[in-house]
This record gives sequence, structure tokens and C-alpha cells, in this order.
Amino acid sequence: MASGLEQSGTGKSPNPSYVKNPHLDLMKEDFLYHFDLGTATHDLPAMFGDVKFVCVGGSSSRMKSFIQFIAGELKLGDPKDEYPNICAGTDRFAMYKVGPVLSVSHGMGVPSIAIMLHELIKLLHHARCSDVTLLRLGTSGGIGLEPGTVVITRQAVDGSFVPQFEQVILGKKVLRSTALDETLAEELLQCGKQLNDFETVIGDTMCTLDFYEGQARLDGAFCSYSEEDKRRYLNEAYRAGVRNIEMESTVFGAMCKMSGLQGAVVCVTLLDRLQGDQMTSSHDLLLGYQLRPQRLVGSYIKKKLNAV
Ligand code: R2B
Ligand code: URA
Repeated sequence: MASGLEQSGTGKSPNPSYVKNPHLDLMKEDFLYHFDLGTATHDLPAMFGDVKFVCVGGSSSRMKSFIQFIAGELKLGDPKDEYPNICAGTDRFAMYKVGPVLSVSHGMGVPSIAIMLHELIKLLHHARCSDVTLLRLGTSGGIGLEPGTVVITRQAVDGSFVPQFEQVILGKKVLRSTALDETLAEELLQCGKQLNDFETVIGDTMCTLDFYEGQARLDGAFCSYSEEDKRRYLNEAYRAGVRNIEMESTVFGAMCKMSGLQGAVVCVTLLDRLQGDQMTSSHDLLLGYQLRPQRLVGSYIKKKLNAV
């Protein structure tokens, strides 16, 4: 039986702790296994205490190119410089830092990003960071949008268009709310409009556990529905407010809410799912699309840092 939606993490107190786990206080040390970083082996406050923006994305090379880009934008370094991978001791996730910006890869799908976010939130806690904004920069399939459109998520919804994240804990289904920060989404939308270089919209994002059947594709190894079934489902999603589909936003929203971190999901659409399933655009066009969330978030961070 699913319990009701959990209420947690208001993020309203002046210096909230991002972690909510009494057991952590009883541990002499904490090793963040998938980052290969630990409280006993690293001076986390010295390494990360100044972090204000954490940008996360699926691919390690994209998160490396983001740190190079943002270093140039903020005039904190040469984009052509090499930025060391702070998590070089593991190949699970990659992490880069320049000034107050941390860039971390999360792999594909809910389980992968959830592991990364647990360790990231603990890292921010151990480093005594405050007022951190967490931004996911990603790719997605659009519904009824010109490919290349950037979607800022209003709320992440599951495959039934419900804004909830379901997880089995101790054998019971637990439902968590996935709503994201409305003010942050509006501010990001304004940045997109000011860049005036590509379409930017706010809409609901559907998060699935699979790229193929979970996203109503006809081109997976297995498919038990017709093209008409697919069309009906995607049209229904559109009518429910869904504008794009990806694979991490529900747990991202839930963990932002539980930690009290201000969070946003900014994804470019690589194709219009009403037109097809395969990614047939040229490699260069797709690479150019993937820079759009970086440019939008880059302009947001620049604006915030120049404003203080
Ligand atoms: C978007 O793209 C990936 C699948 O290709 C997945 O991580 C996502 O959310
Ligand atoms: N990522 C997804 O999850 N789906 C798409 O269609 C494209 C990128």
C-alpha cells in the first residue's frame, strides 16, 4: 500500500541543514564511496565550502565542458585550461569546480542520479555550504515542440502524469512530492528570453524508468502497443501539461524538496516525439542543442553573481 505524500524539507529557515538523518551524527567519519571523497581523508569545508551553484548532468564529458565554459563566462579561468576531475579515484561520477560552481555528472536514470544526490547533499552538509542552488542540465524528447527548444520544468511527473516519486523503502511504497521552485523557473525563463537565441518554455516534464517502452517508443527491442496507442498516450501527456520526457527529474525534484535545496531542471529537446523516435539529426546539430541549457544556466549564474 502506498502511503500519502511525505511532507518534508521546507527550505525556509535561514540556515537549513540539507541532510535529515539522525544516524549521520553518530558516525565518526563518512566516506562518500561513489565520489571517492571522505570526511576522514579530505578537508571538505576547504575544498567545497564556497560552493553556491551545483550543476549536474548525465554525461561526464558534458559536465567537463560546462566547467570550461563557465570558467570563461565568470572570468575565473581560461576555457582551454584543463580542470581536474575531483572524483578521479572512481569512474562512477565526474566532478569539476571553478570558484562557486561545482559541475557533477550523474549517469542515466533515477537510481544513478539518486545515489549521486545522496552523496552530493551529504558533501554540501559536511562542507558546511549554505544557500546552494542545484540545477540539472539535460537532454530530453519534446512533445509538440520544435527540436532544440529548452524546457524548464514546472513539476516533474511520473508516467501517469502525477507529480510524485515512488520509492520502495523497507518493503513499502513511499510517495514523495516532485514540485520544483517556481521563482527559480521563472528567473531561468527570463534568462532564456534575454538570450533570445532559442525557444525557452516552462512545462511539466515526464520522468520515466526507461528510454524505449517507458517513453512509448516503437523502436525498442520489444514493443507491445501500436503506433496509434503511442500517439494517443503522447497526446494525452501533452494535454496533461507535459512538454518533454527524460529520466531523472522526479527523484531530482523529490530530493531537492527533502533537502530544502532550491532546484531546477533545464533540458533541451533533441526531437519531437510526435514526429518520431530515432535521433536522426546530425551529430553537430545535437551537440549544438546540448550547449543551450549550459548557455542559459551560465547566463543565470553570471547574473546572480554580478548582482551580489
Ligand atoms: C536524457 O537522456 C538520457 C537518455 O538518453 C537520460 O539520462 C535522460 O534523462
Ligand atoms: N532523453 C530521453 O530520455 N528521451 C529522449 O527522447 C531524448 C533524450
